[in-house]
Amino acid sequence: MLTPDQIQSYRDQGYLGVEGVFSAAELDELRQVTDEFVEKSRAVTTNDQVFDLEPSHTPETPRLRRLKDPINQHEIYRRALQHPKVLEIVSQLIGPAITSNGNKLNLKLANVGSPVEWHQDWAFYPHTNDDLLAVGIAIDESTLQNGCLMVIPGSHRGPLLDHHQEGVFIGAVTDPCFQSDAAVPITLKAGGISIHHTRLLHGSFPNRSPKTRRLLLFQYCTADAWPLMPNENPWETYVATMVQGEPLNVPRLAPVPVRLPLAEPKVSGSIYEIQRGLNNVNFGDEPEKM
Ligand SMILES: O=C(O)CCC(=O)C(=O)O
Repeated sequence: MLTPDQIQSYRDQGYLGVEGVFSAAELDELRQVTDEFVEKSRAVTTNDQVFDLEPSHTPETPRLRRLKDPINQHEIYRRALQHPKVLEIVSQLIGPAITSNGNKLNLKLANVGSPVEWHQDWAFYPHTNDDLLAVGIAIDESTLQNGCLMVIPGSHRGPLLDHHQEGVFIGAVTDPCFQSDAAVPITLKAGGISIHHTRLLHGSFPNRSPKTRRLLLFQYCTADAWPLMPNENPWETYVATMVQGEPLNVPRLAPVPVRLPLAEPKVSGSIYEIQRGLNNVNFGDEPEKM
């Protein structure tokens, strides 16, 4: 349960870190099943619908960068999406009727974990209103050294920055005036969660430390937010992604800044793949050189 101060801080700053949400036993289960997927990735040589691999991945040294759609890969992840403590916190921030429009497990393996360039999730999936947020469950301790989430406080109340390069969506901020000087880390102990607003600027450094950082990310939306990019079967998709409460077919329209993620990226796949052709890289170096 969040305190009124935490809720106010989320409204003002656009993010929160909350410690002690997942128990040691729950973390053990998440680690065990995640280790099993890393083992399975040995048999995979190219990115597919489930596995996204570090460029240096080999069968002998498996380097899984992302497990895609984990809630549909294992019951333990689905249970985490519906964790009562997480849903209580999310309800306090975006209301009791909730859908989920995406989930992923980013593994920043010791010494090799890839960076994620500055972006706003909203650039990927604009909706009719912006009561959307992402929860990151720290499966490991998340520190500046092993590539914790970096955020720009208050940026969720600012503009939507351009995420296009040469007219094509590239999944990272390309605005030449963008400054990251005000960035702060969200550090967490294992079992804690980060929460960030869909319009908050965020990204993360590569992991140059000997400690792996695994972050299980769930995107939650208030149920009256409808995607502006059409799904193939809009109602079926919406109903299937309901996490809590009843479906409704009356979207709430808010005066939000929108730019569609079009023209479509040259490559399809995860954010790592989409950002690969980015010219203005920010997170290439370790944090000391920030
Ligand atoms: O794993 C991270 O550090 C960044 C996660 C993120 O922003 C994303 O995957 O969209």
